[in-house]
Amino acid sequence: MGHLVAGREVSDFRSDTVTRPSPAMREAMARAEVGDDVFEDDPTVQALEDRAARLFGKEAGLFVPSGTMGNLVALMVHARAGEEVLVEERSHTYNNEAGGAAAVAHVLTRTLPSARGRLDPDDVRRACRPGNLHNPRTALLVVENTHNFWGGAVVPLEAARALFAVTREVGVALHLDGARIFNACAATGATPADWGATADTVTFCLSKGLGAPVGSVLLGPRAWIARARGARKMLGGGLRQVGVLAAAGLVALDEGPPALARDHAHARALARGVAEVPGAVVDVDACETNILFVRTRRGAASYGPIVEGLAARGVLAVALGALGIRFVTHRDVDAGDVERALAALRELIPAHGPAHGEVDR
Ligand code: TLP
Repeated sequence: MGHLVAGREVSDFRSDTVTRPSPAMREAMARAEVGDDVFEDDPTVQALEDRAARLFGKEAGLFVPSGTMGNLVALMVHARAGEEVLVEERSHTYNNEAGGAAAVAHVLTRTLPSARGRLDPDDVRRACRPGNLHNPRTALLVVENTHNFWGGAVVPLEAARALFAVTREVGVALHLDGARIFNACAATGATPADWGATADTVTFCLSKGLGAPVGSVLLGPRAWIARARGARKMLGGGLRQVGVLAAAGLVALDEGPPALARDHAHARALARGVAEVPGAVVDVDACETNILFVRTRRGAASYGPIVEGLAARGVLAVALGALGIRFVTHRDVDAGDVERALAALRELIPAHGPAHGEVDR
């Protein structure tokens, strides 16, 4: 149960990025055959890129140090300066990538609302514009799946296909921010290739639920990936003996996917338990994967103190404004950690809220 943070044993629900490399990963890292990946002769990173590309039915892959860099490279290669990129309003690309779309890719982002991460194809069709003397051309749509700030919601395969049909029809590219696409696989039974067929290009993360210490893979057509390699270099993401990291990524592709159903069951158990705490607000049915937002009748002002109280009881989670307190399950939390979190929340959630108070959504 738990792991050590700053020398203290804690139940760490802050993110699925916090997982520690497994013994098999450390072993593979120690033994990794390496080269210099900027010279394109690191056999282990090539093995990872090839395997990931085959898995998703894409021509080529590119190892990138983070999901953020994968998405930024995708913006840079799909869109020219001044062109428009459509993003979902709660998307990670729009909200949590430090403004790189504007500051580095020089694109104009336009947000669209959605039903729990599921964009309406008609909204997308209406938003896409060919560009003229006055209007920017719409170059790209980014779809996030699973959707982080919609509580790990899965964008169903049919919905993803419908969006891709629209973007192809209007000549706009579609990039899938599949940071947690393996969670979508575990939740639906769809394969990586099924999701790969709903986008021109894909980023997926090795360092989230799959458990690797570092890394994401960007996938797409071979000529597009060659351009992405140049953009990655420009961002300082051309790494050298990176086979040491790719080796852990290969193990993550073996060990990670089968373990995700367990993470989802833990999130569900947490959701069910919290639903019984007086004053708590959770949507149990909306908990489809490994992310749960806990809100309270008291609202956002209570979240900071609850998070502090949790930390004092050895439970780490993150308050994300009106969205609530985010709990993310992963391979380094087990049923005992879920119990510990529940016990702490029972103590900390104020039982009463405003009689007819607003519940933050
Ligand atoms: N998400 C992190 C934080 O930045 C919020 C987390 O703890 O969930 N796409 C999605 C959908 C993500 O959730 C994240 C990371 C990224 C991209 C970026 O990945 P990294 O952290 O590798 O740059």
